[in-house]
Amino acid sequence: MASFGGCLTIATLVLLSMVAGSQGNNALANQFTTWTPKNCEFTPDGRGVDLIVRNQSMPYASMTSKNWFMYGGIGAWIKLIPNNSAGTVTTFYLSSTGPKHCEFDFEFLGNVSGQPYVLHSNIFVDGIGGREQQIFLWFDPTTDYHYYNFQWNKDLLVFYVDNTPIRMFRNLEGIAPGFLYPKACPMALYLSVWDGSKWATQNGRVKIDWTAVPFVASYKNFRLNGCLANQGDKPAIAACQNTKWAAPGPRSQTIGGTRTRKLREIKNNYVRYNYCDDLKRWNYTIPGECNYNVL
Ligand SMILES: *[C@@H]1O[C@H](CO)[C@@H](O)[C@H](O)[C@H]1NC(C)=O
Ligand SMILES: *[C@@H]1O[C@H](CO)[C@@H](O)[C@H](O)[C@H]1NC(C)=O
Ligand SMILES: *[C@@H]1O[C@H](CO)[C@@H](O)[C@H](O)[C@H]1NC(C)=O
Ligand SMILES: CC(=O)N[C@H]1CO[C@H](CO)[C@@H](O)[C@@H]1O
Repeated sequence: MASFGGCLTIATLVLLSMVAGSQGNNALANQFTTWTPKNCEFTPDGRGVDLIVRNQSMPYASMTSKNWFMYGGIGAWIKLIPNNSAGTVTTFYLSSTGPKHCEFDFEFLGNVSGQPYVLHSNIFVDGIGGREQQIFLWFDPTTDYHYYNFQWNKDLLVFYVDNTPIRMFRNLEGIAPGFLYPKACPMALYLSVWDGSKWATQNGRVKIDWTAVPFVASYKNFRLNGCLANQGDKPAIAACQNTKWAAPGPRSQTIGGTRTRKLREIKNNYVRYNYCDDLKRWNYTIPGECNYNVL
């Protein structure tokens, strides 16, 4: 992780702070490319960032990590847009690029004041997604920070909220016919807030209210622990397949009893939509992987 050593002179720091518009510690800023610099405000302690949408002429905020990850644990503490967040979508996701891209998504669908946020997730492998799952959260995600993370190794991908697994995706290659697991697919981390009025809230019935600005989503205390490899870098990808990130140990290679019970609890109580249960969509032939994944 990049951070300033003691070697910078005061003059350099003053200059940097004028350029960056913040004081001192750019530890987090240095790890990201901001596509909307005015809408990405880093905190002076170097550990957090606020994505802020202020108006309709710049209706989104977004940034991408400079590092690309191939297996690992990637997470952050996030506090979502309070009050009227209808129509907004706040994201935290990993993605590669191109027609065969991979993607793991956390997308938070806003709502009118007092109505519950929905956590929408999806998984793309080899350019193919369609694995939407939506859950209600068991807390108000706008009053405090909560920890959202992906744990991804060669056998298992798990999405967690405050250490509770909300979805898992096992490597079913050789088990479910035609199944592909993301195993040679480095991804960058993206954060964004955007106007999803067309579909996000109450199926698109409620649009963004531009008098409710600013929309602020806060992220902090990132854990970006993974094997680094750039997209298409075959030797680096192969190297990652032989690290502790690929095989962190027996307890991480399967979900285990306790986590299975927690996941079942989520499935029984909090699911709003699960692609595996949408029989009509699949003309009553559900994707083969649904016979194996709990969620
Ligand atoms: C809209 O927001 C952007 C970025 O936050 C800002 O630079 C711009 O001045 C604002 N435009 C208006 C019309 O207020
Ligand atoms: C918003 O609130 C309504 C009413 O409680 C609820 O039906 C809906 O699922 C909530 N979430 C979204 C994203 O629409
Ligand atoms: C289901 O059937 C409809 C109508 O025949 C077709 O358009 C659609 O592509 C089918 N969907 C799937 C997932 O096979
Ligand atoms: C502008 C506005 O309505 N702000 C309110 C958002 O919600 C918090 C906590 O629920 C209130 O304290 C604010 O007044």
